[in-house]
Amino acid sequence: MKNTYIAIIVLVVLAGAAVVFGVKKSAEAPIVKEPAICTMEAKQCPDGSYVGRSGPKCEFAACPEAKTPVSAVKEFVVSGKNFSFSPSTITVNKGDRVKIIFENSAGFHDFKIDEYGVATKQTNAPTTEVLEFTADKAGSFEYYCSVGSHKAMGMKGTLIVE
Ligand SMILES: [Cu+2]
Repeated sequence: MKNTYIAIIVLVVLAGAAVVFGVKKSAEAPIVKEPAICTMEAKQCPDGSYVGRSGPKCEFAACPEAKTPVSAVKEFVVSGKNFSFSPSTITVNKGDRVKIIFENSAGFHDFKIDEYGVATKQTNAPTTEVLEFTADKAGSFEYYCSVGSHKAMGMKGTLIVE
């Protein structure tokens, strides 16, 4: 008998919760109603400035474009041969524009970084291939030669984006 009471109480509580949440949910449904006058709210932009609302939809004005420091292109000459890259570590800062000048001095190779989706052509030495990309992801990324088993034989290195 006691169990029956408990079961009933649980059911009542659950039903109550369902009603409360159901009502809440419908109350949250978006009501598109455009105020005649925009409220004097302001929004802070990432750069610290404020923008207000305006226009028929009372939308916030666009934030001023973030001033990204104009960073010079960081150039690295990477030489490749059977079976290594030199240097085997390249360090840049996040956001840097990176230019890799891949000088293949011996053999048939390429230079590839999967995470950045960049790769040179596979070429027979002597050749020079240039890659350029923005290091917009921080972390350690492997660069390697994708020809045959060259990577396993040592044709790999690490791009560190700090
Ligand atoms: Cu190779």
